[in-house]
Amino acid sequence: MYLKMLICAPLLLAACASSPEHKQSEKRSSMTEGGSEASRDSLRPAFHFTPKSHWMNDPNGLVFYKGEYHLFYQYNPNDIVWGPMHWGHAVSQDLVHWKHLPIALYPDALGTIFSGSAVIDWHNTAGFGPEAMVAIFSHDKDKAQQQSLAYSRDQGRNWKKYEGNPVLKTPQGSPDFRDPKVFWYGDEKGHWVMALAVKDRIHFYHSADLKNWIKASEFGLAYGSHGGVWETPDLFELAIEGTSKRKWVLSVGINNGAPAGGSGNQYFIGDFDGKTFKPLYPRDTIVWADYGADFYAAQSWNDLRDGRRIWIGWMNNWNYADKIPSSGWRGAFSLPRVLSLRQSKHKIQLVQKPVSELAVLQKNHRSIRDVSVDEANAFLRELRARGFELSATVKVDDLKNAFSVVIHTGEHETCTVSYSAKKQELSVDRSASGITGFSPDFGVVHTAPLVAENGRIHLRVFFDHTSMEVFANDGKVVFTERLFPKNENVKIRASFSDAPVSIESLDWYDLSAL
Ligand code: DQQ
Repeated sequence: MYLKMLICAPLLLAACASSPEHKQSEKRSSMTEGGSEASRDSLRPAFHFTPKSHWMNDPNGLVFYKGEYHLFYQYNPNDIVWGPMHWGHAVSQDLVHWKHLPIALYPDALGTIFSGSAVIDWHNTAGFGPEAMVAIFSHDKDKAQQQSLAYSRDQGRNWKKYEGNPVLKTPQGSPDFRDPKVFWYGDEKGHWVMALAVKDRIHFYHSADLKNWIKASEFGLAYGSHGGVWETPDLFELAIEGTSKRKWVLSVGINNGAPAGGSGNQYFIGDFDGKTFKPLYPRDTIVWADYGADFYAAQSWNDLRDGRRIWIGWMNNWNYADKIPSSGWRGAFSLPRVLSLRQSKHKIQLVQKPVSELAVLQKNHRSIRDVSVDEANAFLRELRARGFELSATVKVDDLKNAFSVVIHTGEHETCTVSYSAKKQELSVDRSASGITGFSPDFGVVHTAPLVAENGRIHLRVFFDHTSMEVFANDGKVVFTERLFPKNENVKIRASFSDAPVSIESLDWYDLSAL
């Protein structure tokens, strides 16, 4: 696998160009569907977004416009490790099938193009033209950042940088001053809001025209986790399931200090009045959107028309991001997930569910009900696929109950998802899942608190060649993990470990490439 990477990378380097003059030729050659690539590249997840070639990190500029979900991303078109950042670009009509488009934003005299967001300027507040798509991003130069604008009048196909850039300059002494998330707050009389990561705080700005920004407030002093720098904020309002109440969620990438090590996403629930975020819970409350190692820089779409709030994250971790096995490309995004809030006894929690559009990939549905572990294993023995969805509801009404779902990633390779009723913990152990030696931080056990509901644990597992996402108890606890079977073409199967639990329901779908 490494040999393959070494051979492929220089060839791709030579074939690649990062200057705007190359845009036209790139446009013609890159208008293929991402899925067709998957069958030729066994490391590539089949139904997760990946770049056609080279390095990708954070999702950027997520916005929905005229039937298209736009997905921009941090992109280095010159290498398979992080480097001078551009904004790559893809669009989808269903969040499952993606079409690659030419690079949208190239570095310029003000620097390289770091993370940010995009809006549709419905009321032409910036004067770039009716319904202009406006990207608000960080220019990075000499390790300092300032905020700039670019706009497109043709659905994101061609971009112009604003000649008045930067629109928000670095205040003295703030080298970490980046990743603007911008959205419109309120009705027609409302204003633009920017959430910006500044060291280990979030600063909130407001603006009438996207060009002039006024600082309104700060959040973060002594709240949540401060194990590292705060990055890539997001801020949105969500309904509490089954009620007419709504609360705001402030999501923050943090690098380092996540529960699985390295980078991860924490979030805060509270109220936001357009200028100030007021958290609902005490300062020492720390909650994580994902307990796996590979969910970072999560961003949600602006301007969705159907009332959903959907986000995706970068399926990687800065602890080992540039070392994961690769064959000429590196970086993948999580499944798009619908977000909501759920009220349980003592707290309100963020809940994530894969978008229902993914059902289009399901084939070969098999199910059984009310079985023992032996019966479940007999059922699972025949089922193998490189991509699958497995759902299980397991009874754990006794504190002695514990069980594991073992994902066999090779003849002698496994990734194990375990629940202990006594510890009230769900864990994922990928230490024996295949290639793990590229980083000492990769092959460790990840753990999350999880309380059984009505004496049951429900798991929904999405496996896609080299990635696994576990949604527990209807999306209350999530693990996102990359893993790399030694035999790249192995068909994966699952089994239950020999535990005396009964399994109320078990469902399997093959998830096929597109
Ligand atoms: N990645 C970007 C930054 C951001 C970081 C640079 C998070 O804008 O803070 O590629 O992964």
